[in-house]
Amino acid sequence: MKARVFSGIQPTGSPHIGNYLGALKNWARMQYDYESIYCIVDLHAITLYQDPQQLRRQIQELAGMLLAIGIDPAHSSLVVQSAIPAHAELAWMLTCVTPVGWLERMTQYKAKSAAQETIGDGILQYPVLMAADILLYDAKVVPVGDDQSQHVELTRDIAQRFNSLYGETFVMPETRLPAVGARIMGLDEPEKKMSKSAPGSGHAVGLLDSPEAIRKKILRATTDSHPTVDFDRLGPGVANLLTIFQAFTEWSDAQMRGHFSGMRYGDLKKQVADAVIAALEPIQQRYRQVMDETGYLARVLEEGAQRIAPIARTTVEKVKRAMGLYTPE
Ligand code: ATP
Ligand code: LTN
Repeated sequence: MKARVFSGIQPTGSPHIGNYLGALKNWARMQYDYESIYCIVDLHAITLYQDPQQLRRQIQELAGMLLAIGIDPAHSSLVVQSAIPAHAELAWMLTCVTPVGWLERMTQYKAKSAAQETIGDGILQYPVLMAADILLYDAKVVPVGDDQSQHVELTRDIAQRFNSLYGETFVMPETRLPAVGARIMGLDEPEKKMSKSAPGSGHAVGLLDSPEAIRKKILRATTDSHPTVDFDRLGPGVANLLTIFQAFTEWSDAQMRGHFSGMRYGDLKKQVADAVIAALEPIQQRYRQVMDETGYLARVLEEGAQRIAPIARTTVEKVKRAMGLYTPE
């Protein structure tokens, strides 16, 4: 039997090349070797306020994008988190075995709560819901970007604590990062990770950006005061551009050095822009096809949910029995 993979992405806006290189590219690649479940995590999205109409639209568009980047419904189950009540149900049970101190230590919690006037409880609970997502399906491998490693570690801690309190119940999941591109930085601020919800039109390259927009953003990317690429003294902006190029083209380190050493930043940027535009073109074309096919998305999401809901149900029943909760005969 194939091991299972689970991962999620929030429908908080148009996905960008950071999402693609950090996570989605691995999703598409791994679906042939693993039993794969990929989830649009709308319950995570609402930990920060989302306009309801916009959220509904973003869920559809993200589903279309996941198909466009190569998720194949014949090999993967594509689902929306809130369609399967077991996610929220297991999250509560895991909340009860999770010390608050563990959650307060999470980097993402600290960053998100610092930006809010009042901190919703959902922001604190966010990683527990993520742990529920993963543990519901006994997922062995979790392909994510580097910013989510800490949450997968926490998932292991929660699973271990549960197992030691109530007996062996959960499988220990492992993080899978890409070799190159686990953390793509903002083009305008190469000290900060590229993010869907960051403001600024020069920050992220969206997967649906036009070739002109991509070129403009990359040509304006922040670099440093050196004129040319020096691999022994890479500033964060230049390092980020090189990473983006290497992750899209899959060139070796030796090829990268041979080609880019001593190149002027202006030429580097042009070549990065060309590589990104060429890689996104087929994705954008597939996206338009998928979105034009009436009823297709709804069918894929419905079939995905039907396929995996019984697995989730079985886990919740197992957890209820382990904890002594009421289970009718
Ligand atoms: P938001 O800004 O709403 O928090 P986000 O852009 O961080 O969104 P998520 O939906 O939280 O995106 O993440 C989806 C996947 O993309 C996760 O696996 C995450 O680790 C990965 N990811 C997000 N940003 C980057 C990045 N800059 N570089 C590499 N991977 C990333
Ligand atoms: N927190 C993740 C999204 C996410 C996830 C998951 C990823 C929710 N549940 C389960 C992997 C496994 C993020 O990218 N912000």
